[in-house]
Amino acid sequence: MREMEDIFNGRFNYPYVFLNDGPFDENFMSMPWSLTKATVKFGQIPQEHWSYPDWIDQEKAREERKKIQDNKVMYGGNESYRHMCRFESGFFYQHPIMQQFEMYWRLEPGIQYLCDINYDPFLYMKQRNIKYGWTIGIYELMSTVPTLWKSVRKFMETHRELIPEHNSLWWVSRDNGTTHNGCHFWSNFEIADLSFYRGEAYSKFFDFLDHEGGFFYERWGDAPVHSIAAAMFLQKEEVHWFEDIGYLHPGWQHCPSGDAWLKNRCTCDASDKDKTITNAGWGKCSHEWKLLPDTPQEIRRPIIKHTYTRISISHYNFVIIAIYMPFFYLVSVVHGPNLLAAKIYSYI
Ligand SMILES: Nc1nc2c(ncn2[C@@H]2O[C@H](COP(=O)(O)OP(=O)(O)O)[C@@H](O)[C@H]2O)c(=O)[nH]1
Ligand SMILES: [Mg+2]
Repeated sequence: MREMEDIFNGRFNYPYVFLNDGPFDENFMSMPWSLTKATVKFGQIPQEHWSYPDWIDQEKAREERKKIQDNKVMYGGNESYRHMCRFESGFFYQHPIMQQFEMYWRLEPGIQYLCDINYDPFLYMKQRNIKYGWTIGIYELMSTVPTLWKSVRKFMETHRELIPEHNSLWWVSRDNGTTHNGCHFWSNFEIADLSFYRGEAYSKFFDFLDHEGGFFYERWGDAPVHSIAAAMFLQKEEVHWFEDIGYLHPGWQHCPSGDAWLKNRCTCDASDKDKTITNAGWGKCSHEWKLLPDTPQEIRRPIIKHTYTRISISHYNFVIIAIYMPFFYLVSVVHGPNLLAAKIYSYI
C-alpha cells in the first residue's frame, strides 16, 4: 500500500477497500491511516459469498482436494483458497461497499510496483471504453482446471447470443475453441470496469460455472475465469495491456523496457530472465496478445471520446481493493512454513 501511494495514489487519492471473510482486528484497521490520506473502508464478506452452495457435495469436494494435494498441485489441499477464488470470480463486485464504485484496481499482499505511474489508468480506460486492463499474461497450471474448458464450451454452445463475433477467444484457444492453451491474465493485478462483471453475459457465465462445481471439485482460479470471460465477451480494443506498468507478484514480474523504463524511473531489470516475463516460456502469452487481430473498424463497439471535463466521475467511482487474511500467521504456526503461509507472514 505504501508503494501504491508512492508511485501513484498519493497524487490521486482513490479510496481503498479491504475485504475479509472474518472480522478485521483493530490493529490492522489502524495501520492504513498512517499511509494514506485517501478514504479506507473495511468490509466483511457475507457468509453466502464464502461458503458452499447447496448443490456442492462437500464430501466429494474433500476427497477431490485430497487427490489434488497428493498430486502436489499448488494450493491443492487448501479449502479457503477455493472460497477465495470463487469469491473473486463471482462475488467481490456484489459486496455492498463495492456498489458505489464503477471501476476497481486489485491489490494483493506481496506485490511490488516497479515504476512510477504518471497518469490515471482509470481515466485512461474510461476515455477509451476499455473494460479490462492487465500487466502479466501467463500460462495456467492445467492441473488446476482439467475440465474448465469443457464447461466453457458447453456454455458457448448454449449462449451463442452473448458472444460477439469479434471476440478475443483466439488468445485462449488457438484451435477454434477445441482446446484451451492456458493463457490467462494474472488477475492479482487487474483494473476493470465493474459493469463488465455485473452485466448479463458475465453473470450468466459465472452462474453456469458455479453450478459445474469446478471451484470445489477442482481448483478453478479467478484468473482463468476472468480471462476466458474477457476473451469471450470483449473485443480486443476493450482489453488493454498496461505494458508501461512495472509490476511484480512473487514468481514473475513485468518490467517495461526502452523509453518507458527511463521515463517512469523503473527499478526492475528487464533482462533478469528468472523474474521477467519475456517472449518465451511462461510469459509468451503476454506477447502473443499483440498477434491477436484487431477488430475491424466498422464493427468496433463505439469508442467514447470523452474529455476529462465531460465525464462526471468523482474519485469515489473508482476503488483500489485488497482482500486480506489476518489468520495466516496462525496457519504457518500450526502447519509449518509452507510457501503460502511464509509469503503472507513475511508480508505481515
Ligand atoms: N480473506 C481471505 N483472503 C484470502 C484467503 N486466501 C487468499 N486470500 C487473498 O486472496 C488473494 C490471493 O491469495 P495469494 O495467497 O496471494 O495467492 P496467489 O496470488 O494465488 O499465490 C490475496 O489477496 C490474499 O490475501 C482467505 O482465506 N481469506
Ligand atoms: Mg498473490
